[in-house]
Amino acid sequence: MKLVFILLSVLISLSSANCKKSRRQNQVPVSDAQINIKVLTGGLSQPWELVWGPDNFIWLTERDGKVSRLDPATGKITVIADIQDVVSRGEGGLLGMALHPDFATTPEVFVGYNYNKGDTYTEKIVKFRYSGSALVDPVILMDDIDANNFHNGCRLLISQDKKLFITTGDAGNESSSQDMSSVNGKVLRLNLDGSIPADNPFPGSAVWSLGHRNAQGIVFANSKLYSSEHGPNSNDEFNIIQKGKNFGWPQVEGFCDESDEKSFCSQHNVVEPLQAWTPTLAVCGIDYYNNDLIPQWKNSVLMTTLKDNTLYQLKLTASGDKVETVTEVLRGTYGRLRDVCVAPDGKVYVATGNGSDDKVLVINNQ
Ligand SMILES: [Ca+2]
Ligand SMILES: [Ca+2]
Ligand SMILES: [Ca+2]
Repeated sequence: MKLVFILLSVLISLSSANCKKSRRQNQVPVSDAQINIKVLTGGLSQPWELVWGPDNFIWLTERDGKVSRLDPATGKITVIADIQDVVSRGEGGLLGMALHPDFATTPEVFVGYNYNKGDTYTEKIVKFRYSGSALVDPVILMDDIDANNFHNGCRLLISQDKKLFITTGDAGNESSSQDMSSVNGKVLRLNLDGSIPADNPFPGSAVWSLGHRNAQGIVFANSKLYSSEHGPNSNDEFNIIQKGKNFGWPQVEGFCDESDEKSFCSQHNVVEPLQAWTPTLAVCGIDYYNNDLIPQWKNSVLMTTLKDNTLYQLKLTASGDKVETVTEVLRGTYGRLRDVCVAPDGKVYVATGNGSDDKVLVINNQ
């Protein structure tokens, strides 16, 4: 198949960035890295998760229920599943995905999605086996997570020690985030068979951390678990997730800086974000960059945003416990940006989330 690449070579320099900054929030500088952005493929419908696979293909979900493998060399897409009980409503549908770390011997694919359980819109976490051409043998690992038209969280990530991390949203019920009997508004941690790890912070509970609103970005790096989280009209957050800790929502937005927040924060030992954004950007998928291909981006988290239509570079300090600088990589041209995936060769793939003719972009160093 002949590919049509729409080329947009973007040579971004600091000098060009200095004009027309009035729209930009907080005068964020633009990356001086020499990069080139191309459309790898289009015609998608709300791609939600991009994962670099052990087969050197990009694995992706679309919200309407499709799971596909995307050839990064050609842009060719092969659908391997169209999950029949997925119900895409509002911002719900087929969302997060993670692959087993030992995929060659254990070809398991973990997904989270929304469906109708009777009359109740619900989220579940399901494990499939990849047959070599299709996803088969679904096993439900977790069910009865509240779902809604919005705030469904649902990034999935598997750690090197083979634990499955899942972000859940408050599903429009703010009080769930502080309610330890609810799995909503949390970061959850499961064994890969769906059982609850013995070393979870709250015995018998899948909860790893609480007080989240709607986290839609998660990545391990520097021995830390970084996460982006949507705020309400203010205070999008970038956090380091810590075992057993409270991240404040709904009593605390962003930093512990209002008087009523301060008392809640001290009572509940609330962890503040590394960075917060007001007005909100609608922060979404993140991945970690540490490759020589684009050396300026080493030790950075790349973060997509929906409302702000921008890919950000969050340069971390050497210890990784602070954000040193925030820099724009890509603004405006492609609309809402849903997820980002760094390949082992240092190229960066970005999925748009506009609703029609959505694209996967590839960013290279030339
Ligand atoms: Ca991803
Ligand atoms: Ca928070
Ligand atoms: Ca605050």
